[in-house]
Amino acid sequence: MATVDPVRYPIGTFQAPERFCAKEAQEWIAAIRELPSALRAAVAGLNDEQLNTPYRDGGWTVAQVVHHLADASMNAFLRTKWGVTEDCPTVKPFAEGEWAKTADARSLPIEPSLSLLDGLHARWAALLESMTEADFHRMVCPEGASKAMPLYVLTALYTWHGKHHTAQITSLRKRKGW
Ligand code: NI
Repeated sequence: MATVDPVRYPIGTFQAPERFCAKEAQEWIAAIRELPSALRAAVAGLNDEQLNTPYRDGGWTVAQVVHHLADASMNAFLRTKWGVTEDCPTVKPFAEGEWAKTADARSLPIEPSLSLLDGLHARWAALLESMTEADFHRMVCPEGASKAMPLYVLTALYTWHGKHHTAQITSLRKRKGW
């Protein structure tokens, strides 16, 4: 197995589940519901200089990671919503590096993104909570991908994604002694 950079991947890379498991789905939903408060705890007490520190050499700053989570979760929510309301809709990827460079993701304080995540994850968790096993097997078709993705894999992916970026911040704090 190739080694991964533990600073960049503090919880490891995403491993897609091979099949749907209702118990696991409950854990994903709980994690998605809790992400906004986990992220708030991860950034609590950081000053502007700390927020503007890259979490790794050449990486995004802590503030950019927070704004990126808002960008990614918005996309994930829309993909989920499309997936439950249409048959195998094509879903568009987003150029996350470019999204992280626009003014709203570069120069705003983090509070607007934290507030957005509060509301968005409450909506998203409620949507996921309402989904049946059949709903979790509904597919979305990522543009340019060779195969469709079931919503349970998408949900697992974004559960990992929230923890992944939160851990980038908490591991930076640990390394820095903040
Ligand atoms: Ni990301």
